[in-house]
Amino acid sequence: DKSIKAKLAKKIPEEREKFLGIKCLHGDKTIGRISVNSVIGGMRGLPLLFCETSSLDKNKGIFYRGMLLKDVCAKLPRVRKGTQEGTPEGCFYLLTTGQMPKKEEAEQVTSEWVKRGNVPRYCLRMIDSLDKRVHPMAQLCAACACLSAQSKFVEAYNKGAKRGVYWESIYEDSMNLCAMLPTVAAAIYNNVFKDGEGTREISEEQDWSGNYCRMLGLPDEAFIDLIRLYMILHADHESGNVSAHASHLVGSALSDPFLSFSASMCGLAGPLHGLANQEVLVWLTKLRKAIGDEPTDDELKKFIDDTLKGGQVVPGYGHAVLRDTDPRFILQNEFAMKHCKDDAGVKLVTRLWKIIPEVLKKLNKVANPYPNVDAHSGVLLQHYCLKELNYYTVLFGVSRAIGVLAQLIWSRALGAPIERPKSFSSSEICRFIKEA
Ligand code: NMX
Ligand code: MLT
Repeated sequence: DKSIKAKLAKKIPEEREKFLGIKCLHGDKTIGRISVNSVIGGMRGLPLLFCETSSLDKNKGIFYRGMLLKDVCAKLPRVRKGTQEGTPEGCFYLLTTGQMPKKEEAEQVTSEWVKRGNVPRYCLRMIDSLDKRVHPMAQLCAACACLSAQSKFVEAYNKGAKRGVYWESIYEDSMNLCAMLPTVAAAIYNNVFKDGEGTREISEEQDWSGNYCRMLGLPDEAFIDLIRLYMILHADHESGNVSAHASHLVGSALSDPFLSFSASMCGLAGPLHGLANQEVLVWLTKLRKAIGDEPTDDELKKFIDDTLKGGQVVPGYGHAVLRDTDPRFILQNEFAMKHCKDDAGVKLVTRLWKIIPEVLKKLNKVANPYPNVDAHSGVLLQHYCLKELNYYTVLFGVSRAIGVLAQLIWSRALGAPIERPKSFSSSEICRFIKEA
């Protein structure tokens, strides 16, 4: 049996033992220091959370299961003839099992997601009933919450399932949700932007990304390859970012994966998080309107200065953890250089990569003046004719499901308890300081 479930059934008992060992032998050791700044400063940098699937090194970049993201992209098996990128399905295999899949293992996830992909009618009817003015991200949150009625975990829990087997139904829900997301996300797109046209049928001939692109009405092979890459790059990013942490927090109350993922998407919808990819395109569009496609360096610097003087952040730049150019930006830029280096938007984004950091460094407060993942994705999507900016974060969300659901399976497998940190009022903090 090459399925992820069979692999997990073998691996989970060993990992549980390791986890228990750490808890029993080292549970009272300290690995960080809580300062007043940690309490009032968004817990920035505090070593507080557990995450098996991925990790960040502020200088070296992003690792999926200990492997540099660029190596992950290079090594994931290509499962369709002629495709240049690996599949997000293979990436899900890697994140959940900790092993790079063989071609047939990645293919098995693809066929399972094809089989599990039918979205129940009541959910599609709910999406169809929404007004076009409801932002696509709000629609995604609503649709995923509504799918909670499908939850195998809720069914098992209500039948009195023991804690030790929670992961099995969490796994089933996670696989089903991943499988259904392209149809849900494409239905939202077609309703908001295409008057409800477009297919909702999943084809057995296509992989997950191929089906998604076909349902979006954009079946071009080069675009499908971009989406494969996009889905891999945006999937996982430790457990402390807003979307991953939201899903972990909600899941820790034993809310099912559909509700946990819906909460995750509520967080991704914020402009300081996933919505930044939409904001970048809005900003670039204003820039091109104001100073044209080929502005001088001085014109660009002035436009950036004006943004800052207006009290706004430069979208797509900066990061809470990374301290250099985001590897996901670099990998997208490499794709762009291979496929569309003469695109005006791509050229502009590549030029800004040199100019914006110089301006941000002068502010003397921005911890990371370099581009993050969101600085690049929009111009690539524009190039391949996915033009509707306020849909961009939905793509990010479909991808993020892969990482946060892999994390959720492991949280339940290892019996992570309900999350409940202690909070303090400002007068209590002042009392601590006096007494220290
Ligand atoms: N433009 C202008 N100012 C910035 C920027 C930026 N791109 N990034 C950080 N700063 C400011 C920040 O507002 C803060 O100012 P103040 O002290 O006046 O409040 C100061 O620099 C220090 O902030 P940092 O410690 O560098 O950043 P922090 O960890 O608080 O926030 C981000 C990280 C990503 C929220 C922040 O860099 C930002 O707002 N970037 C623009 C929005 C964006 O691209 N978000 C997407 C992140 C990736 N994602 O997909 O989620
Ligand atoms: C992410 O991919 O989640 C973003 O880069 C934000 C973060 O890590 O805080």
